[in-house]
Amino acid sequence: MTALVTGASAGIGEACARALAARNYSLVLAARRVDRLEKLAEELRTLHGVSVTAVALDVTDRAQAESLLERAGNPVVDVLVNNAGLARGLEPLPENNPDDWDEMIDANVKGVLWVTRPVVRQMIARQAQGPTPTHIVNLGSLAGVAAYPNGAVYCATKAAVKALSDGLRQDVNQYPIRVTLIQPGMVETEFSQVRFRGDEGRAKAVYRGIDPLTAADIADLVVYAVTAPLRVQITELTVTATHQANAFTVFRKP
Ligand code: 8X3
Repeated sequence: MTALVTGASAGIGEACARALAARNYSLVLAARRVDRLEKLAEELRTLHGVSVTAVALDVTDRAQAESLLERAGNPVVDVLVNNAGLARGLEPLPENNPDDWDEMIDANVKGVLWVTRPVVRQMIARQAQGPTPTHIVNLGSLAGVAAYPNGAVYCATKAAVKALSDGLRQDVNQYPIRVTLIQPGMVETEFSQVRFRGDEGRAKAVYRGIDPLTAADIADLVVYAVTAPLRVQITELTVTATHQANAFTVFRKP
């Protein structure tokens, strides 16, 4: 079995790569930071003896996404994990920098589409040989469940990921192609550092006084979904830290 993971150089993507390699999946790892990918690939080959291909990919670059399979040596992809994505800024919408809107919409919405298209078309083409189970896992967010103040555009992109997942699930329903949406709340990764453009203090404050989810917690859910019996389709999983009730209610230890 081969899994393709986007945004695999850090955070949830890297954790998915580690968890899937540990379960003997061959991997195609894609991200912009190819030097980090190469290091991870080498580590996973040595640890688990699996085949790992590292490919440069900026999901906002349509041509790069369209040529991804070819550049990875035309792998047959059984599992796609659409993880790449980001948030930029946390301020009222009228004060947003529209460049941040472009970046988030391009990566979180169009990026998922660019990457999914060739992979799902390959998955469908394989069905001509008889029913062939495959799986697409999209990383949404609690932000896609309900929009929170100062995050309108990020929340909108993740609501879009939910709609794309729900629509695609229906469009491939005649095939054994499962589509799973995972919607995490607060996970301590580079997420907030990216959102606040390297402001460590602001990033740390997001997780102050709670025991946030880890990237490995989310990777466990991905593994659970993709290894479930083939009759089982996890359509949607929303997961939060125990002290995060929803996007608005978080108990922080003083
Ligand atoms: C990240 C979760 O709630 O911080 O997608 O937006 S949240």
